[in-house]
Amino acid sequence: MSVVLGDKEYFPSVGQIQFEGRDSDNPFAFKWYDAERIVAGKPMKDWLRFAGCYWHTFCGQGHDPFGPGPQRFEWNNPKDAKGRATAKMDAAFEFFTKMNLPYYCFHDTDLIDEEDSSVTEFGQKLDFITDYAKEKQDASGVKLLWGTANLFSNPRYMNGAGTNPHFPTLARAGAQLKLAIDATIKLNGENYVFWGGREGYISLLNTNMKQELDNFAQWLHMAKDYARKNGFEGYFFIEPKPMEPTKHQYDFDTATVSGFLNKYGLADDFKVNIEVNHATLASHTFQHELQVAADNNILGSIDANRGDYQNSWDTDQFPNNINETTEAMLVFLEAGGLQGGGVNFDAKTRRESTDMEDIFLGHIGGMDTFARSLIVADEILTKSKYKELRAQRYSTWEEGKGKEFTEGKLTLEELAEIGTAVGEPEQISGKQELFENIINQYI
Ligand code: XLS
Ligand code: NI
Ligand code: NI
Repeated sequence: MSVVLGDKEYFPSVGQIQFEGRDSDNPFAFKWYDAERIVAGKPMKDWLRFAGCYWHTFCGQGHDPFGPGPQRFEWNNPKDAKGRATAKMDAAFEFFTKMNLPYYCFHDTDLIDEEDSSVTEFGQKLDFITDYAKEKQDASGVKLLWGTANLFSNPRYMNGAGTNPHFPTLARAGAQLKLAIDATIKLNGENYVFWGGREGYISLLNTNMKQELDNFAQWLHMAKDYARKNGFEGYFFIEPKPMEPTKHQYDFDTATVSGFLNKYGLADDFKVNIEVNHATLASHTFQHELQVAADNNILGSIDANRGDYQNSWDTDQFPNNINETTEAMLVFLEAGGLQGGGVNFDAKTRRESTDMEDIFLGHIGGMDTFARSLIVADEILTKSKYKELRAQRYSTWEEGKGKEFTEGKLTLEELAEIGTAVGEPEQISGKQELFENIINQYI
């Protein structure tokens, strides 16, 4: 990939980031991410399919509930929306190509400021900026991993979009949804994401949950039918999150989403996009969410980041926890990777990280964390006794009556007879510490 610049260079102090290996002291080099290195039969870059995200990296300036963000971006200087949008896109593609990121992701409103545009005006703005994005994609080879609609920031969506209790508001959201799907298709987006946004409730007292969920399913069916009719062949991803901004988000976790997709006949077209920090907010591990998705054949994509052990909100920090990511990569590799998706950095530098180069450091760390964890997980799976030890715990299902049980060939009477004859079963250790030691040994 070669670096693609616009009229000006936004990050002149940083060149293209290369792999230099773990002995390098260069903070602007990969220590572990060696794109072409073969792991478990294919290049790392094809397993991980890294994506840069537009919202945290080029839009968010570090604002929090206590004040505006201190991060200053030159691409915000132009006075008009189109000027700002093209400047931002120049900066974004300079960054993607310097980082060797093969993909990117956006919300419609990240690409160009919505201001108080009508649907028609916003559609025209999107036409303008997606024309420019097409040029940038062609010049760089960077591809769109997924697009989505921001149906949660504008105050009109305060009561939700696809779950809004008021039909005209849902229809207004539908108009924006259609534009975002059009933009994704136009840019050859490989997938389309639905993150719940404000799809949930703040109080159950004023909420008809059944009506809202039935409507939501209807809305997803419409979106899918429209996209398919217009040639979209990728997957739709639902991104689970248990809370924030609503008290209860309907896409609580992967198990909830899986049940919802099955109930409403959406499971063939929809997979999940699992975000690390959303998993931990739901009191699950990242690994757990991936496993639930893999077991239900809906492991679509990953939003990479990490939370903070000392608080309980969505801090979206860059991933750096090798142990957590290695456990996740075990599931990832055993599942054969992702269906359609990639690893998108839904992560932001800290509010106080105000140097322009800091976003490079965040992504280098995140990419190295995933790369290293992928290598370690592959070694655990191929060189250690990990799989064998786990299989041993389940060996009694492999033959005899245990096997008959799994095949549905035993009645409860027969089971009880066996159970009576067995007497007090042998005590067998779960050996958790041994499993944990194996992980650390290979890190
Ligand atoms: C917010 C979500 C959001 C989605 C895209 O918590 O993670 O960023 O990834 O709408
Ligand atoms: Ni996300
Ligand atoms: Ni998040």
